[in-house]
Amino acid sequence: VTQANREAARRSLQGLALGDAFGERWFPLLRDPARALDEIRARRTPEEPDWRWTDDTALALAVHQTLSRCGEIDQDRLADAFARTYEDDPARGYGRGMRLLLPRLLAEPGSWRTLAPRLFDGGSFGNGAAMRVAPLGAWFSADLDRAAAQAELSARVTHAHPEGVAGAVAVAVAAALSARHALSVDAVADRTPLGTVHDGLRRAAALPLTTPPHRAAALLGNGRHTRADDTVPFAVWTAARHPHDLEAALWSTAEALGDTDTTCAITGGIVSSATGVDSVPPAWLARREALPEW
Ligand code: 8NA
Ligand code: MG
Ligand code: MG
Ligand code: MG
Repeated sequence: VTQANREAARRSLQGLALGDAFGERWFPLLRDPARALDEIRARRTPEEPDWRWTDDTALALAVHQTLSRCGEIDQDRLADAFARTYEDDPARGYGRGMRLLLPRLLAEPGSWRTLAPRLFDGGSFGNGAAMRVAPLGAWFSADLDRAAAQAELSARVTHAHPEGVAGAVAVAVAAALSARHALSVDAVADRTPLGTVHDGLRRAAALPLTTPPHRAAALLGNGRHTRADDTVPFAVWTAARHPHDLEAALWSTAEALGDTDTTCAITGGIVSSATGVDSVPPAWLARREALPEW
């Protein structure tokens, strides 16, 4: 892994955190979806200060920290990093499965091997393994096979269901391709294991990039169910729609409403692998919560 790969991973983490915080700002407005949509279509930046990032960024920081320390995914170290991150601030909006699992990993990091497959019925297929993984894809962007394999290792610590894993593989490959300025939805689908995430990516690849985002989301999902397969195909599609324009990518992603912090974290992490975050409006950078030392 070269210095350029490490820098791509840092850009990705910044874009993921910005997307998470930007997307989270729409949640209070989603109670009145018509109004939220008006605001987003008018490209009116939410005025409130303190765009706080959430669990998406907290766990992405833990993935990045593990890569920085170990050079690759050591699953027990990652489990420990997740558990400590959760303990530091459990009120970041974690999913139900993570609230059950992460506190139990603190005493025994290796226990993810037996506990994660028992979450729900056959492991979690939530979008949580996908939402935190774009910086890992950028980190391994020199080798797409390695990016996919490392994403799978990182996912299995919490998301044992095959679709939870597939979502993470897809996002990591997308971020790796983006860092190489070669993002295409078909190329992501080609490297994603067969199943519902894969099928969604194939449907996404067939959609013209001129399709309005809300129409795309009606076909692909907008993350409303916080599943990998109703989140990842749409978020990869909007990234591919605006591969060199982070601001436009985030507006398009928010336009679908749904799980906006997570769809925007995924799209932001993918696109910023190539672009960085400097091109977005200065007010966005001023309002978002800064990342801790990393
Ligand atoms: P998770 O493992 O709890 O999965 C998310 C949800 O998916 C679960 O709570 C279940 O409802 C459902 N689910 C997952 N696997 C199964 C299964 N095998 N059978 C039935 N249902 C299942 O946590 P996660 O880390 O994957 O979740 C990430 C999401 O939670 C992100 O959106 C993140 O921002 C956060 N979050 C989202 C919302 C929201 O309303 N959009 C609210 C709070 C937290
Ligand atoms: Mg969140
Ligand atoms: Mg622009
Ligand atoms: Mg979310």
